[in-house]
Amino acid sequence: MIQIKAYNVNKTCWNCPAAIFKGNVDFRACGQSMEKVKELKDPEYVIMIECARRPELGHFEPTISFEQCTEWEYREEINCYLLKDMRVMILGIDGYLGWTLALRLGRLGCKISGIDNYFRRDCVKEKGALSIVPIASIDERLQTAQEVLGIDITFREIDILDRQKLGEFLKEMKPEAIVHYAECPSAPYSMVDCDHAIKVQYNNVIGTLGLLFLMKEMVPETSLIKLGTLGEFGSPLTGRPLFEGIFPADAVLNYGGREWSLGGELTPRDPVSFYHVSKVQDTFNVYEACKYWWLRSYDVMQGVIYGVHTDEIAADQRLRTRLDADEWFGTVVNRFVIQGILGLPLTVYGQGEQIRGFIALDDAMQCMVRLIASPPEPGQYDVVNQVSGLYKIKKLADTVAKVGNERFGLNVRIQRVENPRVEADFHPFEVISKKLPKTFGFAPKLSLEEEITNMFTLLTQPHIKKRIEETAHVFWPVTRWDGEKRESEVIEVYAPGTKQNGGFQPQLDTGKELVVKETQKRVKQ
Ligand code: USQ
Repeated sequence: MIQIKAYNVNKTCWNCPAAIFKGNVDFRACGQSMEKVKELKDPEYVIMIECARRPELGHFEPTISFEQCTEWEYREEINCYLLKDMRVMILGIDGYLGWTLALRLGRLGCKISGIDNYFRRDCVKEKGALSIVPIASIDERLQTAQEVLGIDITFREIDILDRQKLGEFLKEMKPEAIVHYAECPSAPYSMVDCDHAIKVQYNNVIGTLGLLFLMKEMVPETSLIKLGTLGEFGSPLTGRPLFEGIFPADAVLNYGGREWSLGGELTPRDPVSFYHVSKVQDTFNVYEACKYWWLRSYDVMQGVIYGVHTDEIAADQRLRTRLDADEWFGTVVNRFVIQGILGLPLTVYGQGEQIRGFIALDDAMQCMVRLIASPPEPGQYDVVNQVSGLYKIKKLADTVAKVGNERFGLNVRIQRVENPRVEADFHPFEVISKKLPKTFGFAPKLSLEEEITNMFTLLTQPHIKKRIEETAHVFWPVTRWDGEKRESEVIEVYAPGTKQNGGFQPQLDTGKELVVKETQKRVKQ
């Protein structure tokens, strides 16, 4: 069998959060890259570091690779090096993704700490909804993680806006990576009214800004894995691809007979709700902090997540992560499966020709682990598009209905309802997502059908079905982007597989072959 080299084998102390920079150059303030400093070839300007984990080594140049370093261990299950007992802090650890990631990283031997103020539990409750999958209290979760998986998690109930408490916790834990999930993730919730829009933007934007200042003061070497969203880019009607946040080196702007390079500039953003606007503002704040203070960050432009399964959360029912189906916090695939179980026709908004990027829960966790294991360089702000497939909404509905009908004996139907959102019905959609597969070794493990099957299997259990019935009153869309206070009306109800698949076709460019579906022509990238 050919052993594929670990993708982070050549990273060095330069990327390691344990490297504390010493020596004559305070390059965090001077704005020079290591390459430039090296070019000076003046012994006075040699970059020296001290290892926080091995101070006995004294001062040395940051050239030891992860392969050579005794603190980085090869981990076969993810085929990469991982810092021994790496200290990872998860902000928003009680949420859908935060809890799932805590268990995944804990199982890999990371030392996990986390904060949460139950923002998500409270918002869902405010809307009269509940998590369809029953979830334990945080105390029970922590105790069960210890008992069943042997994972110790240090938890504090802290609001991300409380800088005093968060600062103290950072000082105590000294995280080597911070995963920032402590944001309100809902577009419809941000569109309810002025109070909700302000609540979402305040929590997300001010929370992140405060965090950046704290990181600068207390843990400048720590990498920040920040959750953005693919929705920051919108769906350009010109068909311009959704690049990974920054234009590639050979991108050119041609205007009025003149040409300029766009390489290295942030790509345009066209957010699709006040929630998505908060993510765009985060992007700029994180980008600036990396520029001014040499913080380091990966901004993860994640597609819509779906699913219920990872090995860790399935290990015990008290370890399950939440799953929402209500109009505000349920995402589309999760909602469709739950609607199907209830016997409600799946609510496709508008034409259903909208195309979005998607990724299963387990695959998203794999991406996050890989990003944490391969930290950015000092001052590096980088963006990855985190998706494993692009689908039209009506195709998703067909797939959910097919799995439900063929494998679970249901009679799932589909309904088109007036779109409560302002979004393009028909649009081209080409997403570039090369970095995760090529640079970080990500390979999706789950097909859409497989994870939908996992969902039906779990959610058709009688005690969960009962919860679905109890929550049904909050499934119908009532939050309209145009501000009108009325429910969306049904346009038509149809059987799965009876609608033609025309219009624009999604294109996902992972750096391999781009399949242009209409013609089945293969274009070499
Ligand atoms: N949609 C339906 N029927 C429904 C629910 C949604 O047709 O019952 C459609 C929407 O109109 C939209 C698409 O499905 O075109 C996705 O909607 P969604 O509610 O699943 O996801 P969205 O509002 O876009 O937000 C979710 C997460 C958010 C994340 C984002 C990634 O809540 O945190 O940032 O997905 S992305 O969509 O790529 O921006």
